[in-house]
Amino acid sequence: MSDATSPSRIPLALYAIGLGSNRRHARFGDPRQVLMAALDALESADIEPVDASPIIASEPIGPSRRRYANAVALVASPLSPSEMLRRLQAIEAAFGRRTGQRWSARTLDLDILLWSGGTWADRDLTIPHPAMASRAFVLGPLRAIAPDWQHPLLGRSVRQLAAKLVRAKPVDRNASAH
Ligand code: PH2
Ligand code: MG
Ligand code: MG
Repeated sequence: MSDATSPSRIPLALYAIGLGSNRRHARFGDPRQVLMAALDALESADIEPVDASPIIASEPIGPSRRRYANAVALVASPLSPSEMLRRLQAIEAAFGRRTGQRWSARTLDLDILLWSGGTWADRDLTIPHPAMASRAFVLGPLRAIAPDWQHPLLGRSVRQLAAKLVRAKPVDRNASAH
């Protein structure tokens, strides 16, 4: 039935998306509720949610003093990494995220952590997320839904990276974050 141009022939990629919030949203509520609304907002004609981790509360890494809600979602999509980044930025904007908020309290942060295509690097986007292997608030939720996913540069599974991080505590609070 399908030909080369039918959507069913577009190969789906799997993405692991990190979600973070440490600021209330006037309509959605506290950071945990912001993440629940964001998980809903991710679903669209060409982004299919596959799994979502529990939402955790985490101490802030970096100068912001508010606690975060964090989670990780797995989604399947025909979108390229650049298209996915634009889509995530549009969702962040719809949740009131202003640009130039690096390090500051934010209503919603959506980061591409891993992509089934492996690695990606251009001016706007690096996959895997450069800081993911040093962040417990990423590896904990990610391990809950994708423990066997191999980090394409480190050659270790998410489970191994999470175990390594626990052994390496205390975490380096000066590690770059974005
Ligand atoms: N995000 C940051 C910086 N620090 N700390 C926690 N606990 N959770 C985050 O999502 C987070 C952070 C920059 O994106
Ligand atoms: Mg971000
Ligand atoms: Mg981030």
